[in-house]
Amino acid sequence: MKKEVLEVLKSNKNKFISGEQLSNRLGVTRTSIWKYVNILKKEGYRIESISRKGYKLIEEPDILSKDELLIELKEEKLGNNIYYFETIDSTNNYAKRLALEGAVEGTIVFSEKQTGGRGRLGRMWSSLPGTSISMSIILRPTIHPNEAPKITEISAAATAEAITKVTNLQVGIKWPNDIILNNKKVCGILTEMSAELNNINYVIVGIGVNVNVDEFPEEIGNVATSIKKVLGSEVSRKDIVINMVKEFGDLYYDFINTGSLERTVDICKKRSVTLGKIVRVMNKKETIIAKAIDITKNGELVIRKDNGETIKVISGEVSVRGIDSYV
Ligand code: BTX
Repeated sequence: MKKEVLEVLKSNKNKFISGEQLSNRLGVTRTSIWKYVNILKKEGYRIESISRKGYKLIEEPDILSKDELLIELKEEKLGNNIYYFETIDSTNNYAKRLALEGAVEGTIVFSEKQTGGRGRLGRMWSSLPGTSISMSIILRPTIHPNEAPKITEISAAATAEAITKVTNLQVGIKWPNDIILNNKKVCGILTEMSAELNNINYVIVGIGVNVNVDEFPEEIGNVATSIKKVLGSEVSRKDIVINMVKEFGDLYYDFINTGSLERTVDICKKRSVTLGKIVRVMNKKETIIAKAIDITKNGELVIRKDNGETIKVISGEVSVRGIDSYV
C-alpha cells in the first residue's frame, strides 16, 4: 500500500491531496494513509501535511527503492519485476539464481552495496553504496548463443545514451563493454549466459555505473571516474536508471523483433573511443596489436594488422592505446 500512496502523491506532485481523497481512492482508512505518509517521510520524501488540506509531495530523495522503480517503470517492457537489496554479494549472482528458478525476462535486481561485485575474467568491481548503480537484468532472448555478444553492445549503447540524455555529457564506448568519460571508466558491463548448443536459457546483463562517487579505492583511482567528478554536480541515480531501462528496452526489442543490430551499431560507432586507435586484442589463442578500423553491422570490431590483414573480432579483451596502460 505504501507504493500506491507514493504513486498518488507523485502524480499530484506539488499539489495538496486530502487524506479523505487518498483513503477513498485507495480503499484504506485515513489513519493508514497517515501511517504510510510517515514511513515515506522517514525514507526521505518531503511531504507537507496540513490539516484540512491534506498531503503535498514536495521533494523526492534519490533512492533506488523498489516502490520508486516499479512506479517509474510500469509502462516499460523491462522492470516490472524488481528485487532490491541494501547489501548483496553480486546482483549478477542473485539474478542467476532467480533465472534458474524461472524468473521472467525483464526481472531486474538492484543493490545499494555489493560485497563481491564482479568484473570480467574474475576481476573485481567496486560499487560504492548510495552513489553508484549496481543492477542486473534477466533476459531470455530467442537468438542463437553466438549472437549473445550483441547484447553487451546493446547494453553499452543504451547506458551511454541514457547518461547523455540525463547529463548532456558526451560519453564514449570502448568496444564492446566499457563506458568512458575523460579516458576513464564510468561504467562497466558484465554479460553472462547459460545456453545449450542452439538456444539460450538466460542472459544476465550486469551494469555498474559510478554516478555520484567522490573518491574511489586507491587501486582503481587511476582508471575509474564518476559522472559527478566530470560534471561537477550530483545527478539523480533514479533518472539514470529509468532512462537506461527505457533505452535498453527500446534497442533490445528492436534487435529481437527485426534481427538487425543497426541502431545499436550506429550508436556504438558514433561514440566509439576505439575506432582509429591502436588496440591490443587478447583471446585464448593469441595477442594481436592492430588498428581498429570499423564495427560491422553485426557488431564485430574490425582490426587491421601492420601487414594489411584485417580480422573481425567478436569478443575478447580489447585494450586501447591512450586509454589503457599497455605498451
Ligand atoms: P571489467 O573486467 O572490464 O573491469 C574490471 C576492472 O575495472 C577492475 O579490474 C578494476 O581495474 C576496474 N574497476 C573496478 N571497479 C571499478 C569501478 N567502480 N569503476 C571503474 N573501474 C572499476 C567490467 O569488468 C564489468 C563490471 C560489471 C559490474 C556490474 S555491477 C552489477 C553487476 N553485478 C556484478 O557483480 N557485476 C555487475
